Amino acid sequence: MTIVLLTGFEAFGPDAANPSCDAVRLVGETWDGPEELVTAILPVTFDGSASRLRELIAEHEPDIVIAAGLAGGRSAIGVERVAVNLIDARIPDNAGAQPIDVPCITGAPAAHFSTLPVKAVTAALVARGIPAELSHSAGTFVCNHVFFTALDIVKAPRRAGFIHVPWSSEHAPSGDVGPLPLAVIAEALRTAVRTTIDSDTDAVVAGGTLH
Ligand code: PCA
Repeated sequence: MTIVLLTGFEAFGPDAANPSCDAVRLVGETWDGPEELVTAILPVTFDGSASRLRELIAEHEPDIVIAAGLAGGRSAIGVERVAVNLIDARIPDNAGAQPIDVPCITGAPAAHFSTLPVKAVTAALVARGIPAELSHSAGTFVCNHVFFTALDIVKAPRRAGFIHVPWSSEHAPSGDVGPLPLAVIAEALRTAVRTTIDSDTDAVVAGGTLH
């Protein structure tokens, strides 16, 4: 039985909501298998998120780990390709910690690549009419930290990766440029899970950027 772990994040900074949390809950409530889907909401703290992720992976031994988080201000689902071993926090996390220029994991490589079929997932989203793009930076805050930590733990044949989502239309701050309805964000995460389960290899299509 394939086991998938799908995580979102609690709200952080000045915000009262996080669409990744709402969308992951929705996917969990509506999942009808046949694979086992475990969902969890991670704290937006450097220490707490990584230790909770480690616990979840040890407990459930998932074949696939997909973590999701909010990238406020983006207008498309961002299928993240690269996790860097760097924390440079522009704002404090929910525990008040604001590490600057320290590694996520001391002694680990400078970066890890997502082991999800990132191009196949992006193409599947676009084919469903969902705004989506391959992203080459998950930032240097808690999302990148969880992404890097997941890839440091989850080794082949198991797979792991990260998806950034825009604000939901339901909770977007005024002036936000690109919110998507929560149902569409949930559909994007469901599609990412299904495409990963169904794709042993990635699609060979250009996905790079010039700058
Ligand atoms: N987004 C933040 C942390 C939690 C979240 O949902 C980030 O992109 O790092």
